[in-house]
Amino acid sequence: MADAVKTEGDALLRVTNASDVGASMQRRSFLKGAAAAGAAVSIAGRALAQGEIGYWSKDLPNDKLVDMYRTIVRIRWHERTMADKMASDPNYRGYNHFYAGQEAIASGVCAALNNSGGVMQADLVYSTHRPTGHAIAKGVDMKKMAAENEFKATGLNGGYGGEMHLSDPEVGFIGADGMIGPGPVIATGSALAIKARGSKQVVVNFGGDGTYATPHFHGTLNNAALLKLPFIYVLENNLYHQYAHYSYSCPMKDIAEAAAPYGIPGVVVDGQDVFQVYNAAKTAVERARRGEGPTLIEAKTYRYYNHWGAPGVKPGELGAFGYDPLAITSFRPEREVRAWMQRDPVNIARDTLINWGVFDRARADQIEAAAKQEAIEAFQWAAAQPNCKEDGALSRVFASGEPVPARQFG
Ligand SMILES: Cc1ncc(C[n+]2csc(CCOP(=O)(O)OP(=O)(O)O)c2C)c(N)n1
Repeated sequence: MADAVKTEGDALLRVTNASDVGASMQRRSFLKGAAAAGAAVSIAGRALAQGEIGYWSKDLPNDKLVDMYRTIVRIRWHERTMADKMASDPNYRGYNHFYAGQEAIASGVCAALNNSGGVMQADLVYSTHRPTGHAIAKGVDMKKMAAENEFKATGLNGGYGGEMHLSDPEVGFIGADGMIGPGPVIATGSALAIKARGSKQVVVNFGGDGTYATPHFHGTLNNAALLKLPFIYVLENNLYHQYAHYSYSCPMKDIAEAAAPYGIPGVVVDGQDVFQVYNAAKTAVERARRGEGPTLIEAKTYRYYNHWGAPGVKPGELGAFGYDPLAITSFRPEREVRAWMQRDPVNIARDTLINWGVFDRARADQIEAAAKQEAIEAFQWAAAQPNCKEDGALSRVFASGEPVPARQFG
């Protein structure tokens, strides 16, 4: 059995049906082959056929479109600066998972959200162990975040959290989470509270392909569907969880298919194209605000650096390749990384906006140069900050005061 999937070019890929006997090995080599071929599997065509995608972003005012591009390049230069620092500065104290390659997802999703007003008004984002892109897109201050990542006293969370515990309730960034799986359970708890209060907020949970095989993923979708919660699961499928290809833990090619048993929309979107991501997110946000319940969005993407840290990083060069003497980068072919970099989210956003007549190349370059400068200054400022002290750390763990009983739901 085989399904035909139209690619962005003219080629037609034959996709082995997941239910075929003994198809597993074939499927794995197909998935790797497709990625190595430049990840040209078209997501746009399929999404357009569903009738909703492709409607919103082209109608946005120019400044909103330029803002999306600005967010992408701010994240990109934050990640590049941080990776270069980790690779070359022995005094750098951070321990980071880099988001480069995936910028269009955080940028597109957060552009569809309300990012101000604190926890009672802003839409809420629950993030992952790879949180910096989500944080920047949600509006977290880059300097304070850079300081937090180096455990500085003036950091976003007093230096006691570090990368995997970043949070800024003021902009609705409820935070990073180092655990793979439980995040969406907490996020749906927030969505239930929002529904009980009758507020119009929505909750977005970002998660990787590595979350698919956890019980939390399925329990969350079930409960969110059952209770029609204002909840959006944005699954960033960058093909690998840590060093293992997702076909080792998921029997489907599209993880979005997991939405079907719960009777909710499962949308596959090109995670390299911020405007497609925005369209899918906006559609899901509108649905959630109307009280119609959750959506699962699977954004196909790729990360340019190693799972964490700087193996394979050459300062000044984007991406991690096989330069690492320990060869930690060897879990994926270098040509696969380079093929995905041909569909770079920065280039796609810039070329689309030039094509739409929103700005010209000179303006795009100016915006990118300012983003690079902002990132350099953020890390310089962070490096000069005092380290946090051990005393006082527990004051950040427990809340004070009395719990307020919530109104009964339903
Ligand atoms: C409960 C739990 N088990 C294992 C780990 C170790 N771990 C850290 S990241 C990761 C893989 C995450 O993969 P994915 O969700 O696809 O995100 P990606 O790193 O690709 O962005 C694992 C297994 C963890 N953090 N939490």
